[in-house]
Parts: sequence; C-alpha cells; structure tokens
Amino acid sequence: MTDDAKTELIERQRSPLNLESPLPALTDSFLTPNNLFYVRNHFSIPEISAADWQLRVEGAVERPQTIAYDQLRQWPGQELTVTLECAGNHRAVLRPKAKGVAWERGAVSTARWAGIPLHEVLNACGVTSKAVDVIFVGSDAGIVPDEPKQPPAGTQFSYSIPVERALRGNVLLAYEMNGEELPQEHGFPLRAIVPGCFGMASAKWLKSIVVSDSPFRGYFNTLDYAVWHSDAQNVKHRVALGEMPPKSMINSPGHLDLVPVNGHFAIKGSAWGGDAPIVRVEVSTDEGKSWRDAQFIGDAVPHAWRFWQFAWPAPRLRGATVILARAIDADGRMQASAHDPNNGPYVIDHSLPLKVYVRG
Ligand SMILES: Nc1nc2c(c(=O)[nH]1)N[C@H]1C(S)=C(S)[C@@H](COP(=O)(O)O)O[C@H]1N2
Ligand SMILES: [Mo]
Repeated sequence: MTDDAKTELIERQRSPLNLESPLPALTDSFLTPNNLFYVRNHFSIPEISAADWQLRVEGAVERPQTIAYDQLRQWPGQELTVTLECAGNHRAVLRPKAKGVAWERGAVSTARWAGIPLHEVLNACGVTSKAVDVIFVGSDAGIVPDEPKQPPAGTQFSYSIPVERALRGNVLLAYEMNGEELPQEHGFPLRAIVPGCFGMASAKWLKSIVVSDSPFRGYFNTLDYAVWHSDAQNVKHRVALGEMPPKSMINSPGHLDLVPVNGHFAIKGSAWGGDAPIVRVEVSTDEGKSWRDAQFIGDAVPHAWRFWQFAWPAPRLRGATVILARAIDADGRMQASAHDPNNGPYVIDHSLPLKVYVRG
C-alpha cells in the first residue's frame, strides 16, 4: 500500500477484516489493482500453504477427486474479467440504519482472474442426474455475532449455487488475480469466481466442493444473504441472493460538489449487473423528471462494469439540483428507483440522488 491516504483501502471493520475500495480505485482504471480491491471477510483470514493444501470434490458425483495445488496449476487455465460486488455495498445510505458492515460505495471492484473452469472439474468427476446445488466450502470458520441459531461449534463459510449455474461454463476456480498469485486476503490458494452473482457466491480459500442432491440450507444461503420474496398468494418466502440486478453509480461529481454555471460538465460513473449485459445508462439532471442517454467509455466486457460519461450541457441556473443515473440491461430490466424493503440490508441497487450546487 502507498502512503497516499486517497489510494489506500478504507477500514470498515478490523476483526474480521473488512476493507472498502477508495474512490480512485473505482474510477482511475478498469481493473482494480490488487492492493485496492475491496476485502470482505466473515471470519479471520486462514493461512494456507499451497504444499499442504488440496481440493476435495465430492458428493453427487461418480468419481470423487482430490486435487493437489500443483496438479491444479497444470490444468489448462482460462482468464475472465469479472466485477465483484458485495450484496451489502451502499448499505450506509439506508435509513433507518441497517445492521451489518456500513459499506459506502467501495464494496465493488473488478479484476482479471485466471483459473480452471469449474464445469471441467465437475465433468471430470461425473455429476450425477440427482445433483441440485454445488456447495463451495471455505477453510474459514468462526462465530457469527448476533446470531443465536448458529451451531455451537461455529459456522464455516460455505455457499451454494444451483448446479445449472455451476455447469454454465463461466464459473472459475481462480488462482490468479490481475496476473499475480491470488493474494491471501482474496482467497489463496483457490477461490470461486461466479460471474453475475453477488460476491458471497465467489467463495475464497476453497477446501472442498460438494455436489448436493438436495437444496443446500447453509447459514449463508438462508439466514444471511437471503431476502424476502412474495409469491402470487402474497406469502413471503426467504430466498438466497444470487444474480445482481442492474446498477449504476455516479463517481463524479461527488455529493454536495460545486458545478460551474454555463460550463460543460462531465458526469462520470460506472454500471454493472447480472447475466444480461448493461446496454444503456440514463442520466437525469432535474431530479428524475427527464432522462437522457449517457455514453459508454470502451467496449462491453461480459460480467464486468462499464464506465460511462454524460456531457451535461451548461447548467444555466445557479443553485442546488439533484442528479441521478439508472442502468438498463439487455433483458430490459431497469435499475430501481427506491430500495425494496424486502431486501433488508442487501441489494442496495437503487439510483442514489446526488445533490450538487451550480455556481458561477
Ligand atoms: N471463504 C470465504 N469466502 C468468501 C467470503 C468469506 O467471508 N469467506 N466472503 C464473501 C463475500 S460476502 C464477498 S462480497 C466476496 C469478497 O471477495 P474479496 O474479499 O476478494 O473482495 O468474497 C466472498 N467469499
Ligand atoms: Mo459480500
């Protein structure tokens, strides 16, 4: 880390360690440098030596396997650029104040990951037709604060994704991040990267992968990282979070910034979402009354954020105004205008009003 306070991770929690990316890390480069990539932990960071480590793949498979680190590195690898966002990113804006780490805007980052495709490992093991979920089991465990329902021995970090997603072809078991060996805090020696899903699916410090023949009911898929959904009869069900909805954020100007009157001001930001690519970002400079298209900067990269800008033509009136941005994906889904209370302290994906002062 450098001495420059602007380019250091921001500490949100010391134990377990939770660090948020500073604004320059979200704007200066498409790939977030490893030392500025947000860090989200539920327990203390395990120290694992590659020589002693192995990955166990078991459960509803015909040929369970144990793979050593060296074997894994010999497997033909693949690279993918993927944006990770914690489902609690932007939680600090919620009122009343929500429980959990008070993330502002920096629990999102993008890296180029290298690893082996999960579906190849699963296919080598022969997934049976009974398979329902694929559980990533991490090497970290501990006590979950404020949670009376945890097993007395402590809770291990584990998270499952549906077998369809696991076999889709774009889930990676990653050992490299931005061309470097995976840093310890980001999951050394091996982590999952699940494109399009909130960060909790990208389990770090993998110890085993268990193919389950029944729906997995682990703590992080049910009590934590779950939201309420109402069915057709208006009955509420608790469902695990998965795919990210479309979301944009304004990186510049900042809240309460001054904007020159009669100038040409560039509003800049980023946008990302789930499996459907972001195809449009709209900006409003009149508190949401009218919307105009922003321009994308650079080509679309599947499952990575897109940077955009909007040339705000000469704000003529002095005074305060509210600017907003909203992202739209290829399925026509539009970023929400308000936080859905069913999502509780997660999925804070709505357009955030940003107040600026136009001054001469
Ligand atoms: N084993 C393990 N994996 C984990 C976590 C964890 O606490 N333990 N946190 C998850 C969450 S909630 C997020 S948002 C991402 C964050 O990844 P990062 O720390 O590399 O940014 O890791 C996920 N994988
Ligand atoms: Mo997260």
